Amino acid sequence: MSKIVVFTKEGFKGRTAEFKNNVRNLEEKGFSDVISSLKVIGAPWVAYYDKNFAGKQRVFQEGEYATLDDKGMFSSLKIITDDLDNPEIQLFEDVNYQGRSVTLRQETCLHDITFSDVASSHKVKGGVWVLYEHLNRQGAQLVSFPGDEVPSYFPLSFNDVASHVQPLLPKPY
Ligand SMILES: [Ca+2]
Repeated sequence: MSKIVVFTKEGFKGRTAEFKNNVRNLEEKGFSDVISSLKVIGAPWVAYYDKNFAGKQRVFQEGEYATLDDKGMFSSLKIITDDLDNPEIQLFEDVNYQGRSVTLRQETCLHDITFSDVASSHKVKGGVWVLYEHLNRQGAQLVSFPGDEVPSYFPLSFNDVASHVQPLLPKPY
């Protein structure tokens, strides 16, 4: 059974609640802008700064997170139930799927293919992908789902910053 358990204080302390389905507005649950630690059991989740799965975002795969870089920032939660098999993303140098492009099917350091800090749009053919601002899965994240087409990173404050991309992998069982 997949779920996320959230806490209002670091170290799994304070008020707590567990969710098994998407939470479009954490305010309605009394947990907006207060989550300070969390545990994920089973499927991965995405936490968003704004309600309705908008704003800055961060993926949490199965595990325990006693402290959060984004403590007190999250306002909605989405469980990832998408098919993670056959991941494929196409990145483009310019907005509206223009310019140089690369098609990726596995985790890639964009420095290695001279595509770091240039991507401005993308199309996800399969899987769920996380784009990272910095190498080694660091910095801001942009999460994208199967079939997503993002014509411009400008509204997401993510233009020309992606340095690393990672498809979420199915659990090996
Ligand atoms: Ca660009």
